[in-house]
Amino acid sequence: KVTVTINDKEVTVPREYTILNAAVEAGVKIPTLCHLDLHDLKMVNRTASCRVCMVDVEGSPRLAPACATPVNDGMNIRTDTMKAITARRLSVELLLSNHPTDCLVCQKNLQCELQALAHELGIREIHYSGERNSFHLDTSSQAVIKNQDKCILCRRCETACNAVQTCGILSALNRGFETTVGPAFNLPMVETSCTYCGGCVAVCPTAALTEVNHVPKVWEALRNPKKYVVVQTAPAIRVALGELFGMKPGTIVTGKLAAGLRRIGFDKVFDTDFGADVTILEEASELLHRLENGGTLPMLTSCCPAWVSFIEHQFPDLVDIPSSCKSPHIMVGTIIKTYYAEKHNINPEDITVVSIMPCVAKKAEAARTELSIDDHENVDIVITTRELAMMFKEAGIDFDKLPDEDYDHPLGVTTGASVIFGTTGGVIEAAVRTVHEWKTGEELEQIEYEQLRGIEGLREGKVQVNGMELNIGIAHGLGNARKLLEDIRNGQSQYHAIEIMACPGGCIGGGGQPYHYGNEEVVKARQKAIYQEDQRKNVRKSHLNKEVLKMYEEYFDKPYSEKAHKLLHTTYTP
Ligand code: HC1
Ligand code: SF4
Repeated sequence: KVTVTINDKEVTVPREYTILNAAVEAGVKIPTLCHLDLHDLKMVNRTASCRVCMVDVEGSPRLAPACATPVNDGMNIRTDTMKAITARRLSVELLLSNHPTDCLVCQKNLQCELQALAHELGIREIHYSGERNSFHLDTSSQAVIKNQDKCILCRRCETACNAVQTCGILSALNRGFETTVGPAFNLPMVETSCTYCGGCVAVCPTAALTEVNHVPKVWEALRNPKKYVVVQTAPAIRVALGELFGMKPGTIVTGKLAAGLRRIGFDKVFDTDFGADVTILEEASELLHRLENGGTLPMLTSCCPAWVSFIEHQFPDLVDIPSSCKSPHIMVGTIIKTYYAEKHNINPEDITVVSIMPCVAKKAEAARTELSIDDHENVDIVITTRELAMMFKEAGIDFDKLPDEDYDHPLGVTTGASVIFGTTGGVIEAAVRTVHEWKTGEELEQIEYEQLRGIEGLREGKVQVNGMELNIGIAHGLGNARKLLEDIRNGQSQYHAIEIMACPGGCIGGGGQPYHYGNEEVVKARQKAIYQEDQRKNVRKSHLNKEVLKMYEEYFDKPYSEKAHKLLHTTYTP
């Protein structure tokens, strides 16, 4: 341990701390732009490129970047000298001098870290006016917009894309004033092997990387009297949306969410969780089928579209191992346009299905033609948690004052097993609850599988099912997934089933969720809330969802039937 003094406050901290870490302990805020430290999720950006965190260290003639300077015993640090403040302002003013000033109409207005910092430093004038960069706006993809004019070269997106996701799409291009970040040869995103995981979007401090805004399309559908507009919400929305209305991370807003969606005009408010329960019935059947018939093992979960895109691009030789199940929200789209439409005598052509997702990749997934039925898309529009909050605000919804309402029948009837899909480990835990009861015919007493829970990027757990030991692997973050896939490729994998989610934390940490700007406590609070929501449910196993069972009886016959195969399963393209 070492003892340092920051602005007259003495703190004793571990030797490996930086000045920035020590300042947090001392209760002193040092602003940063490029820094990112999600320690448990292994997402750390220490480029020291923005020079915003400069501090005065006694005895040193030069200022030091707090994020990259280790503490020494006896160090006396000041963050508030004229020299440090002037340097900080200078760094921000230089960034602003090469930054568009369209804040009023920017997608990140009031959510931009550069804007917030300029405000905190009281910058009211931009000096150093001169030439500005002007790059091509990349709107080539269905999911991510890249506006390099707004890039401040913090390199956080590179860390997310390369160090965490190992996708290798984004890196520095050009030199000097022309320096920017983008794919090799600055190719349009659509021509790269981007998975649209949104990891870069989640950490970009400005609007250099944002999701494609599909809010206008939703309003258009809602205002079209000919359209029957149905909405579904992903499991992870209910534990994060409240943050955008000033609530604490981890506040559960399921009832208000349903009420708000009804207020803005959706004809039916359904739940992706219903699709998650269906997924479990299909996926558990598929796993048992593979186990009992010598099929390909391990079986990998297939709900995360960025992960699916990753395996298609990076491990084309392994595309026969993910489960063939469509993802839950695509299943719900299919069910609405087949079973539900037939039952209620609605022409599927007149239905618009909108998915509210914590995810950017779901936008690209919904556009995949192999998932459509009879040439029309299952899910017509996908918007993120952030986009939904914008809609509520635009509609003047006072979210906090909304009453708690229920989802609509039948596709709003769900179980605790489906809610936990929203966190890493949840899909496989939900599957095990069902596999266990199906195989033993006995009621599972301890349904919470602690060995499958946690926040570590790579985990494993063993579960006993009817005398058989199942080895389960869990990865979140595509870099962790890569390790498991390499083992499979080398014939070294010991697992029967593996759950993979692209985003750190799973969907709760998705690229479309409220920005957490490096605070991993936010992700942990959302995870805790997901497990609380499971505990609040009366029914906590997918195979006991009465409306799901009724649907099978009326329409699909049984899980893994021929009709289920035709409508609820898919194939992958190497
Ligand atoms: Fe997910 Fe899923 S859990 S993929 O993370 O399987 O996005 O929340 O909706 O489809 O159910 C996301 C979340 C989500 C699907 C489900
Ligand atoms: Fe990389 Fe994911 Fe961003 Fe694509 S969306 S550039 S894969 S971090």
